[in-house]
Amino acid sequence: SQLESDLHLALADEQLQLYYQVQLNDQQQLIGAEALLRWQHPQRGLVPPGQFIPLAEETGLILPIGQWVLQQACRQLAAWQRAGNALQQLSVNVSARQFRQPDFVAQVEDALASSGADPTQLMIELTESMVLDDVEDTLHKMQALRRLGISFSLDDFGTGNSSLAYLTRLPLDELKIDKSFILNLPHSRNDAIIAQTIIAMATGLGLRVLAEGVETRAQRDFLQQHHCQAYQGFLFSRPLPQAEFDQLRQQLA
Ligand code: G
Ligand code: G
Ligand code: MN
Ligand code: NA
Repeated sequence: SQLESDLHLALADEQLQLYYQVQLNDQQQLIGAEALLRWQHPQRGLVPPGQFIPLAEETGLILPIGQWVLQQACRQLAAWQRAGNALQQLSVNVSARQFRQPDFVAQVEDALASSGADPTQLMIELTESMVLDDVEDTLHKMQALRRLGISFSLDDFGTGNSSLAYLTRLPLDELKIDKSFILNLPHSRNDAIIAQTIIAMATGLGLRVLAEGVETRAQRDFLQQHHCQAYQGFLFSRPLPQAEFDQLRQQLA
């Protein structure tokens, strides 16, 4: 397809960009950010990842793209650090196909070594379906990466085919409540129960719990009343290009 050949070009032509969305604690202090991929197409404009990541997965282009994302995220972490403006933590999404590569751990080590980024500032987001697909391989890779100082977040929690048993087997640091459970808070009684239960379970298991897709004050207040620890969403900021993200950080500081 046209989009596919354009995507080949995008990598070579530096049309891919990382945007950054702030993550805050319950005191409204900055605790980190999520890196989100954007494609600035010369004719089509900004193409959202929902439109090209599935295609990249099918064609295998997700492998070089995913590697670029890791490298770019690490370069940015190192740049902030050098500027005396270190970010506490940057979360990076990886696709299943990328994570299953036999050399995935080496790819991450490479991105860290070539940039000089501090591994403790890097967090990798995995999804339930990814980790469950091959728990032994997942465990092996997570343990190796954790020895380097990297942390892990379980993204889109509650939407997958969960087996709660694996939650205690994997070296996770954070659970992200999927935005579909946040959308109708506090009015939806069912979603309220689900959100409360996820918060209580995560806290009991010693995991940080982050609510994503927080768009309203009422959602934030409900989550805060139930002791959610971390927040991300349009209420605070959209994902921003780096320069705008840096400006927002100055305002928050
Ligand atoms: O930013 P946005 O909400 O449009 O992202 C849509 C989807 O694309 C989300 O599921 C998100 O996890 C995914 N996504 C965003 N950036 C990346 C990335 O760098 N790598 C991968 N594999 N997925 C990403
Ligand atoms: O799958 P993942 O959780 O990585 O995707 C995050 C997606 O959620 C990104 O595409 C990001 O742009 C989007 N997002 C971030 N904050 C909000 C929000 O407050 N509301 C909605 N609807 N989407 C959001
Ligand atoms: Mn994510
Ligand atoms: Na998510």
